[in-house]
Amino acid sequence: MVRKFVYGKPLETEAVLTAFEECEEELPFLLYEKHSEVSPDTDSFSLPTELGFSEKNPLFTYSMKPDDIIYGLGEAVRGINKRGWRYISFCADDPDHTESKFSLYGAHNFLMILGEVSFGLFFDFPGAVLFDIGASDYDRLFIRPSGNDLTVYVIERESPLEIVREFRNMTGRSYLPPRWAFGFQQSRWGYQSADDVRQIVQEYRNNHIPLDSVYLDIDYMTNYKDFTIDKHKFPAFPSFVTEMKKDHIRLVPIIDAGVKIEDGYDVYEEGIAGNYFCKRKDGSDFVAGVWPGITHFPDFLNKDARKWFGGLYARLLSKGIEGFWNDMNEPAIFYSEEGVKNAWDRLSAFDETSLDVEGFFQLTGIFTQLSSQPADYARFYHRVGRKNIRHDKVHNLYGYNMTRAASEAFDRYSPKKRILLFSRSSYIGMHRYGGIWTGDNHSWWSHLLLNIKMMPSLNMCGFLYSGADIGGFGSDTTQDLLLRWLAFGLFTPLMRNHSAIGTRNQECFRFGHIESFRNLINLRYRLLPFLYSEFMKAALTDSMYFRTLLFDYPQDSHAIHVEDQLLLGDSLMLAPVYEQNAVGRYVYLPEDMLLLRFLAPASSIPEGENSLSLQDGAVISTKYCTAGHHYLPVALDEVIVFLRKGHLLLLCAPAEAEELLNTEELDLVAVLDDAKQARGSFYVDDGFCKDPNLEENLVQIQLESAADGSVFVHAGNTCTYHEHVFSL
Ligand code: MIG
Repeated sequence: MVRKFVYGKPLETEAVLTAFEECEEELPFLLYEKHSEVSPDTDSFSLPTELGFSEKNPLFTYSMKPDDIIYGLGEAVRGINKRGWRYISFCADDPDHTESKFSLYGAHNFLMILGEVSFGLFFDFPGAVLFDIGASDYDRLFIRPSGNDLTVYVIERESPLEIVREFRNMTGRSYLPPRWAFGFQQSRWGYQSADDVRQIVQEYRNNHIPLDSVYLDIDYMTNYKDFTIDKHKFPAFPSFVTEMKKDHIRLVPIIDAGVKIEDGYDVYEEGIAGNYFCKRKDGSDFVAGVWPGITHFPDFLNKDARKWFGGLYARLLSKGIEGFWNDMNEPAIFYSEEGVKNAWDRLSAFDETSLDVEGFFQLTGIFTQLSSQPADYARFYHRVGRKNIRHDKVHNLYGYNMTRAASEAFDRYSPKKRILLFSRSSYIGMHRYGGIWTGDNHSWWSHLLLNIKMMPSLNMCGFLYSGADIGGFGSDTTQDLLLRWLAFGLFTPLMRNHSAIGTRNQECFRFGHIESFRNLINLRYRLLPFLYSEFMKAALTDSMYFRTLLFDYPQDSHAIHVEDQLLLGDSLMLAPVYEQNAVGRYVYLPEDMLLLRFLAPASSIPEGENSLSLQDGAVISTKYCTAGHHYLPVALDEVIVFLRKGHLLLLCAPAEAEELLNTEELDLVAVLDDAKQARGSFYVDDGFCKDPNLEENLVQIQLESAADGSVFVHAGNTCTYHEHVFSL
């Protein structure tokens, strides 16, 4: 059951597509106070008034039971269970994702309270929202929107997964990427020219490490002007795109939110002529300093501006481009003209003769606090229908609507073929239009763990096509960190190695032990048809690709607290290694499972394990593992996964690009259940079609063993299966 509560006159965010009747009665368990007399959430933490919060805002309070687990909030710091910290939905360009932070790039106001009483909550509100989840008081959940007009949805269903599915159903089907976007992707801020890109591709090909795409960061443009291509660095761009495609490589250019102010630049001039930019109160176009220098921000909340900006992507589509990433769309602001002027004013008012320590800190703060300032977000306006709306009131909808602009244009310019698209900033609803990557992480072990923990939270909120910068964006990576990160990243739908200019080069061929890297990326390609199938099933049934154990083993009092193992699709459980110099890890098995160890080439089968030969001659190691706790060694170049009882896994032979995979001949590894059966389904389509039909594209596979022990495979398609059947 979904109950909808409307407070004041909320702005339509279009996050929810289903029309629900408004509920009149009070919320029985969620206390609503229009203005709260006491503000318990501000006792220990100060209220971030700079973001528009005040004690006049409504306050929602829920008393958590001692054992309640709180899931949700999508892209956020800390654990999967969000209890014990305070989070603020206010899309932020913050490259330091430490535990002390409150906000990252997305605003995903969906929570699940899981315990004796379980329900989902969605706070549909386009401005800042504060979630104090047991931070001020471990037993209380406080939610405070920074305004009075909002819609709250309460979702009650029979299980955690059903709550998610109900939420996903009401917010619409998740974005579907093309199948090639499940290949391995290489990126770096700093590839300067076509020759740089050629060299990267060449190294991957020479080393026989599979690769499907290379990203173009801001340097491909002329002076960072959106939809331009620097002719000197990238001469004859369309034929370069073709040349790359012949080598099975797709180029993925970045698009930034800000449009450079420059006479003669057609995008700028069209924007001015069409009145498509965000305005100041006095009606002039707002100016912000970002990469291109001074820019205007397209008014993505305005549908005409959206249509115009989206149409610009067609310029690159017509040059053969099939994928994009939208950046800086919180929007990030390095400085505003007003901000800089204020800083100078403050500086000149400064009396240096009487500088004391306090004054010193004020002085140094003047110029370090210019970027992405709340004051700047209050300086510009959007035109929505007939209303002017101040940006900070709808801040969290900006990146969402930039990505929506692109996606809606793709429906016009590429009606038959899916285009890869993902964004940095997002709000719920944007998951229909594109994926997200998790922004500027660091080459830290803790950020590998954060990547693991964020994935199921993002899936709850509909963001299925996502991943982190593998190896870490900021700071210098190391070989061991990159290997371990790839070993997890090879399961994430978006598998992209990306790093910042000035950091250590981290392409896979830069390190020794090339064969270890090749082996890990080969494994991604072995799994690719299967992972794509699990992804598509999750997307088309509003389900989750990554889940915590809690979803499938809710009665297991240990499993429900596990945060460093994930279920993937129907069949697999992952237990990634995420600690420096760890030679293995503890794993909790809620039931008997089959361990599959993908060994480094030429390594021998560990004692007590058995070898299994795949169709292409590769050998993997297997072991029956009984329910309970285990310590398992996992070498730096190995990957372990667990196959669940009654389920199956499909593997193909690796190839150097997605389109070269032979998906007609598959290894089928199955574990029979107690009834000596295993079943699964395999989703197959052309990898492009925009409106795929789940039923038509789903192949049912069933294994049954006869009395004499022989096993029959019934599959609804013509693939050749090499079966390897286990019974526990
Ligand atoms: O201010 O385009 O998150 O992936 O490489 C930095 C340069 C701007 C931030 C993105 C990052 C990208 C970088 N961008």
